[in-house]
Amino acid sequence: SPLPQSKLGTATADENEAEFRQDVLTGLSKKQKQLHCKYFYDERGSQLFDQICQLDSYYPTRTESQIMVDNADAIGQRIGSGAVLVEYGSGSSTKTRHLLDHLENQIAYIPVDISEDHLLSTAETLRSDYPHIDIHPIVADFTQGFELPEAYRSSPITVYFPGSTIGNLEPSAAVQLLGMISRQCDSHGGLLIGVDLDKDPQVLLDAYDDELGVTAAFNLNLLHRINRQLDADFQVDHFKHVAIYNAQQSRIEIYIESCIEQRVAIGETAFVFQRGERILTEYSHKYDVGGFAALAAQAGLSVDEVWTDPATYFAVMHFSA
Ligand code: AVJ
Repeated sequence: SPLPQSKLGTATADENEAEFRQDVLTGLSKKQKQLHCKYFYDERGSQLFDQICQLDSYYPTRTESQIMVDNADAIGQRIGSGAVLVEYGSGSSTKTRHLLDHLENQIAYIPVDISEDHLLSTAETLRSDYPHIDIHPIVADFTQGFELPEAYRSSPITVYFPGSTIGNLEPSAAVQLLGMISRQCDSHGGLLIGVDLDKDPQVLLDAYDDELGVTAAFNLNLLHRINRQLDADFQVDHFKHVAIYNAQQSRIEIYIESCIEQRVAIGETAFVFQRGERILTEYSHKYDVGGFAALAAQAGLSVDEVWTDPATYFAVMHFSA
């Protein structure tokens, strides 16, 4: 008998919603209330994230893009010809275009993202812009692992993991994910990863708490999403976005703070928020090049080449398994 959909790697909408509900209820029941940052990216959240990437204060996107443009030939040579490119957290695949434009005999591009509609519409656009490349989107939470299509299992795999998304994970979880990547690209392929570097805390705070309030809207959209999808009654106006820099851990921490004491229902379950109580929604760890190379070494990856911008705000690093 055929396997249920979920066993084939495609969870149904109902299963996704049940998991979302369970994660939200579990996260808000903790002493330090928390919500997983992967839930930022519904259709509206993906749009807001694209707006963040265009903010003057959000330096990572344009800095990483410039590094890709300035070093396109060297990066292309590292990846080599005939490569299959697997992108973790591909979003709108904007930076990937710099690679697709520079790779020789590229056979396939496999964007992996949790935001299904956004992923599939991006894939359609890429198909018409790059008709010679096989575009094979996979809807998945890449931290949970996923299978590559049969056809590419013997090709050299380059995992592309831009945007410093790795920074969302605490270092121990980052090592685990890098280990999975190392097994996926094995000895013929490699990892090309974008890593945000530690810097003046004020530059970081400006990037994660912008004047226009786009990051605040992005963060608070999570409450709107919970209201919409999980029959909740968050009064979003009574919550605010907070970003702090934790110097001990070299990371930005993002919270949603309750402005008053209030009670919120999520379906049948009620939660009380004290005035000033915070929900942790995201970590964004910052590294230095040597520290990140040491972390990756714990996962069996060795650094081949590192490209940075003149201000050393950001690094693009190539590793081999
Ligand atoms: C997508 C995880 C790389 O940490 O900079 C941007 C997300 N959050 N502004 C980051 C984010 C708030 C972003 N990453």
